[in-house]
Amino acid sequence: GSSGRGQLFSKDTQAIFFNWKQLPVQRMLDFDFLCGRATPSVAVIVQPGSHGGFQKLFFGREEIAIPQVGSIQEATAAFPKADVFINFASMRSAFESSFDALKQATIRVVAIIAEGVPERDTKQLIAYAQENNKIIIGPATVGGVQAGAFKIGDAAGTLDNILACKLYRPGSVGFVSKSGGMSNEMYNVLSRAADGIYEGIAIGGDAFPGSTLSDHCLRYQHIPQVKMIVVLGEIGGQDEYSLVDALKSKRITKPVVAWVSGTCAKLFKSEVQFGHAGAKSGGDAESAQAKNAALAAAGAIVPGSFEELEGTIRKVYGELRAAGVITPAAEFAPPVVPMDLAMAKKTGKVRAPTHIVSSICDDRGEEPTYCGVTMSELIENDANVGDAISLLWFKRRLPRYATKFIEMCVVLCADHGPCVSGAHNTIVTARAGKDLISCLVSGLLTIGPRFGGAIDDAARYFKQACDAGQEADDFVEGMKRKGIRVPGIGHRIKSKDNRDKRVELLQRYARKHFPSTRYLDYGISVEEYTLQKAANLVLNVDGCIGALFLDLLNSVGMFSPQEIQEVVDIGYLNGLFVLARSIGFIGHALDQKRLQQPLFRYPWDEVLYTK
Ligand code: Q5B
Repeated sequence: GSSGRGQLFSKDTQAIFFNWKQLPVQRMLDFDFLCGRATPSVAVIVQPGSHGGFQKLFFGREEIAIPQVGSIQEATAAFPKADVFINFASMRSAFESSFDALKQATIRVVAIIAEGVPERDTKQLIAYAQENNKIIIGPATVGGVQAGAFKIGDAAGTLDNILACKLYRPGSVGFVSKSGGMSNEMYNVLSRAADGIYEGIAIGGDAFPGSTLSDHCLRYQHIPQVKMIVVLGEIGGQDEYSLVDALKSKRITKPVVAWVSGTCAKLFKSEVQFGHAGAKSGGDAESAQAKNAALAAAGAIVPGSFEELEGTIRKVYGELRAAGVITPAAEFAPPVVPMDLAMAKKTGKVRAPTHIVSSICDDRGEEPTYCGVTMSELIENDANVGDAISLLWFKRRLPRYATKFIEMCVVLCADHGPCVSGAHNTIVTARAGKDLISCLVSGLLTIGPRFGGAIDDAARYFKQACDAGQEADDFVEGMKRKGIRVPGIGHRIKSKDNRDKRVELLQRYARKHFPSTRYLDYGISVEEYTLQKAANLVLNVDGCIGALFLDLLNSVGMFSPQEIQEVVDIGYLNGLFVLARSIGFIGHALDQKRLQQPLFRYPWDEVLYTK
């Protein structure tokens, strides 16, 4: 709340910020920190349609969460002390939201930032505000600032400007202008030529501003800390004449330095429209010259030109100091607002360690790359899944015969019916009504040393034994002594007389295209030995892929022995089964849903109940 007649804001004023915009809110909070405010000046953010939550912002060095609500009513109910409404709505919705805010008993001041609000709408808002003793700043404005206390949105510009103009502590000047841009300029002038502003308001450039130059000057008359008033008017409109009347009738007695810009309009033959909607020369009385003359006649101090304005202010300020009316407060160094990390990095002020390292895919450029190869290049060259795997897993462009082999593995391992462990789990999960991803992962979680996940171990053991020149019988017996089943050997349904077609197809391809099948041959020699023990101890699909991948890595001439060992040690190859079988599991999950299968439950007679 404010204190004292005329005072709009104080160091405790809190606002409701309508229509979330990160930058202006952060600028308000940075200003708060500079001023040494105890509480952030934004109490709550209204984001129409949102359902609560908060926005993360910095209050000095600390990160804080400012609550967010979906409607103005929720905001005023939860934050009755927040009596300023800062409206960042677009011109289309500014009227509705501003009217809504004005109707709230707790709201005292409404600042409307949007440009282009229809004059008819603004007039309606003004009428309501006047009837209900409320104040509108804007539309088409940056708002205003009370030095050392409270700032609306982007008013006063950047942090550097705020520091340069010493807006973190109150001065003695009450300033009002139409233009926000000129306000920033004038805050600089006032910090040089005087002790800075106490308060500065940009009323906005519309022909019908919510509050006028004279409204604010009259307020300044009642604020004891304001010792002099500076007004920057502009061509067009009659507002300056209200100020003339106030001066003449002695309702304003404080020294007023005023300048109405647009004197150059006389140089043009026809009517001139300046940047602001209201800034156009109407009749003679609306000319800058006429208004400057009227203000001077009423007792305002009017310089001869805009260039003389700074000198005039300096003179008036000097006189007030000399007369003891103004005693400037002691200067102090405000706290340093920490620079945002992104900006500090950009300007080379800090360096920060990265959180993760990644070397396979870069999505920052115009198009993503897989290991340096652009998407366009992949598509132009008819890249297949094998190419994507070779780039993203092996970080190489493997030759065509190799990527074709990878694709064969994916196609051949995509599914092996509903009875295998993973498909069964997927089916049971689907029948329990779970979502696709749950069905998929419940199947994937069964892949391991017994089911589908024996490829890496098969490659490890075959490589070790083959590289060491160990005979197959010696190897198998050695594994038996260690109590380890040979990975890649054995199958539940495949056997010597019921060969696995997949194994045959992969072998046939490799023998035709691979320069060497040394490891496959070793796997077959192991199979020859294990088949002597039991008919189902065949080289299975995992063992076949494990052995053939070793052959592929050795054949392509793109991997050093250390790199091949790394592939085997890290365990790349079970990934092939996981990837492939995901296709099947997804198929099973969809199949169950399509068939509308009910919850699965085992019949009792399929379970042996035992003690
Ligand atoms: N024995 C696969 O066993 C299976 C032996 C062995 C030495 C072995 C078993 C095994 C290694 C892991 C492996 C991948 C569990 C299989 C796959 C994908 C699939 C699946 C599908 C698809 C089968 C009977 C006797 C016992 C055992 C001995 C068995 N395996 N000895 N080395 N490897 N293999 N997994 O039939 O003296 O009686 O005690 O662990 O490579 O998962 O289609 O179904 O695409 O989905 O349950 O193809 O071989 O045999 O456990 O009754 O053992 O043989 O020690 O000897 P079984 P068990 P003993 S491909």
